[in-house]
Amino acid sequence: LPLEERLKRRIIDGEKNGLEADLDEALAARPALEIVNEVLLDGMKVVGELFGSGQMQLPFVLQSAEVMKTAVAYLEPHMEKTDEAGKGTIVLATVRGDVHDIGKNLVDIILSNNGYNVVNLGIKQPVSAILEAAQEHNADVIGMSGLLVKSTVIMKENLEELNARGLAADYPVILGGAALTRAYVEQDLHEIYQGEVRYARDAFEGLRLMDALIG
Ligand code: B1M
Repeated sequence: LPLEERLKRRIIDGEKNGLEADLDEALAARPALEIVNEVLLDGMKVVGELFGSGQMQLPFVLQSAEVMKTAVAYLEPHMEKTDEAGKGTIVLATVRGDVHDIGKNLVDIILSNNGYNVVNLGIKQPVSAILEAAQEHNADVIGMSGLLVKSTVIMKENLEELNARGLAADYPVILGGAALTRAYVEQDLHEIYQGEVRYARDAFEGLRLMDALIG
């Protein structure tokens, strides 16, 4: 198979053997981020389709996710970084009940590499933990990720909690994850949240939003 197909297959098949050699070969030809965005994420997309249609069982999805994480970790030192630092702080978390973190961690990498201080709380974070961290770290923005349909409801509840605590004006919120739609965030949630709430389709839109909200 050609290199890109091989890399995609490694994600789909959850096959780590030979991964690093293939990544080295890819790195010789193109930037690390492009490999993630244009090759590896394609593989994860296929995994999602196979899982969604019942052709792939959960343990295999987990293996694919592991290979994806290994690949991103291997590529990360090769990604471009700006010299800027201290542009602002974001507290980032996957919401309560949700374990998906590959997308959130990509957002962390992109923002960190572009001068933001990222406080990454991890997965399954209740709103209380998110707010505590936001106050402790004097966050400029709160970022929430979630991939389950259930998580879109939890994000709404979290925004209501920020309203109730009178914190909405202090914290613009960026939301991302596959189950969200732009309309849900920018219309429905925009209507209920008393602060700024924005939708990021991907990590780069997350970065643009940070620049717009803080800059
Ligand atoms: Co899960 N899973 N999963 N899963 N899984 C989905 C989300 C699903 C759509 C698959 C499917 O059915 N086709 C489906 C959800 C259905 C629904 O809610 N309607 C699903 C399900 C059902 C489940 C379980 C319930 C399965 C089960 O147990 N029966 C279970 C849930 C457990 C839980 O959370 N409580 C489960 C478990 C898992 C694994 C553990 C096996 C594994 C996760 C491993 C991990 O993350 N460490 C997994 C995986 C890998 C997936 C799919 C296949 C791939 C997700 C992924 O990593 N994509 C996924 C299919 C899909 O998404 N279509 C699926 C790559 C990643 C880079 O994309 O996270 O979307 P994503 O991030 C993007 C953007 O969304 C955006 O930027 C990123 C790209 O630049 N973004 C942000 C994300 N967060 C952002 C935050 C921002 C800004 C941008 O600012 C704050």
